[in-house]
Amino acid sequence: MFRICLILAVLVIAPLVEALDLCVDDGECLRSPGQSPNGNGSGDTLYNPAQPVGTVTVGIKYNQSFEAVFDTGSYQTWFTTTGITGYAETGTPLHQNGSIVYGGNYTVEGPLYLDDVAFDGFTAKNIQVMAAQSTTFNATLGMGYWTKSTIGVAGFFETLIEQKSVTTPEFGLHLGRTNTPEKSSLTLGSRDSTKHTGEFVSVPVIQQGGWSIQIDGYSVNGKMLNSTTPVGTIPNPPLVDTGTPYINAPHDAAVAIHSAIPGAVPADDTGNVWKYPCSTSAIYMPTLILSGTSLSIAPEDFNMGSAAGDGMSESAIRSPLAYGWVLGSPWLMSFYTVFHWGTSAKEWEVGNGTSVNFAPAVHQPARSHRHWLGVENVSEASE
Ligand SMILES: *[C@@H]1O[C@H](CO)[C@@H](O)[C@H](O)[C@H]1NC(C)=O
Ligand SMILES: *[C@@H]1O[C@H](CO)[C@@H](O)[C@H](O)[C@H]1NC(C)=O
Ligand SMILES: *[C@@H]1O[C@H](CO)[C@@H](O)[C@H](O)[C@H]1NC(C)=O
Ligand SMILES: *[C@@H]1O[C@H](CO)[C@@H](O)[C@H](O)[C@H]1NC(C)=O
Ligand SMILES: *[C@@H]1O[C@H](CO)[C@@H](O)[C@H](O)[C@H]1NC(C)=O
Ligand SMILES: *[C@@H]1O[C@H](CO)[C@@H](O)[C@H](O)[C@H]1NC(C)=O
Ligand SMILES: *[C@@H]1O[C@H](CO)[C@@H](O)[C@H](O)[C@H]1NC(C)=O
Ligand SMILES: CC(=O)N[C@H]1CO[C@H](CO)[C@@H](O)[C@@H]1O
Repeated sequence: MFRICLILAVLVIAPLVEALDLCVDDGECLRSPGQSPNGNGSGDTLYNPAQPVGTVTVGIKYNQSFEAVFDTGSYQTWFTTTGITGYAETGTPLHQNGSIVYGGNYTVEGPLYLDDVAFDGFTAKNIQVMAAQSTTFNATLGMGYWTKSTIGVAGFFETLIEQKSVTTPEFGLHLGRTNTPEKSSLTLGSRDSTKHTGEFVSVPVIQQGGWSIQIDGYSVNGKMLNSTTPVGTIPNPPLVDTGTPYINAPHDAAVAIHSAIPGAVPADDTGNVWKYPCSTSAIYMPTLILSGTSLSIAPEDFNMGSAAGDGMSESAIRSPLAYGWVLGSPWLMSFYTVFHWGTSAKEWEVGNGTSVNFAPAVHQPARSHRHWLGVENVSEASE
């Protein structure tokens, strides 16, 4: 496998990592047990900042557009009120404040409204939105699998399903590679067959929240490694999260994986970030066992770039969060991902076909001249 190490420009953005707990003022609070975000490691400055961002419109009285992050790790949709283009709070006030705490200790809060939210010609009517008072980002569209039956409000996509705006209760995400000119895309109500190859591996969702799935095991070069922290739900269910710019693994899993890659060593003194030789063969790419199928991250996505110019690449697998597995953007670049809401219309219980589906993503060939794009865009998709 031909690999080149390039020295990537360092782009620092405030890490919007996954929503691990959600609170509104009425005491509704979902907190993942055992979750305690604990630092970030020096990898911060090497974050792959790819997050799906698209133009979202809000407002019954008049349309306002925001560049919103599509976050599968949260349900709350919010728009900043900061600046002259800030959300004009045109919806119906709920006379209640909301608050969302992201895993990186980043809190967004403000009054709640009911308002119409649209993306790509789909309008979710009267969903709960938050007028966020001071934020680094402009807006977030919560795409997580939380339902009205659990948290009392229907989010953007559940509302589209309820309104029968989508024919199939699913959305497909293709995440463009950060260091190429490729754009990301999202299709609501369908999957884009031009963006993947091969069959989908369908992985059942095991609880409401973010998109929580079971990982059966993990291996490197054909050798199963899940000897100490086995699999599944320890310490929390693995999440598939567009809001996390790396793959978080339980610490001992991350140690086992990097120990199995020849020459891989810790990248800093936090012990939560690793680097590996640029010359590493593709056979050493970490593999997850999902629904009995082995899925390996693509070498292009495992490689987060080289900062030091020492012939080593930063690994996409890190362990800064005590949460457990979080399959963030490097994984979502390797696999076209369909988030499917199952077939049961009644309260969207887990176990009725709700699933996350992965198929190898098709990417534009990398250019010889790599280009650091920063935050990715979501091109408006058909359907
Ligand atoms: C807002 O956008 C929708 C959809 O494009 C359009 O039908 C409506 O007329 C717009 N409203 C205003 C006030 O511009
Ligand atoms: C919401 O928060 C603001 C600012 O802290 C406060 O002034 C207001 O009273 C709160 N509203 C409600 C309904 O709690
Ligand atoms: C989060 O930030 C607040 C305020 O800066 C700080 O008091 C708190 O200890 C932080 N929590 C974590 C888990 O880092
Ligand atoms: C927020 O929106 C403003 C203009 O509306 C834009 O200049 C700024 O770059 C945006 N910030 C982010 C983080 O997207
Ligand atoms: C890893 O997990 C898989 C699936 O549960 C199991 O078959 C395998 O034996 C485990 N490997 C080790 C080394 O524990
Ligand atoms: C979900 O599926 C289970 C098992 O098939 C079934 O017993 C249950 O009734 C379904 N729930 C709903 C709400 O349809
Ligand atoms: C995203 O794409 C839309 C549509 O092509 C464009 O209008 C918008 O400016 C783009 N935003 C960014 C941040 O590139
Ligand atoms: C939450 C946390 O641990 N943040 C740390 C991220 O890394 C920088 C640089 O080392 C520290 O200053 C922060 O405290």
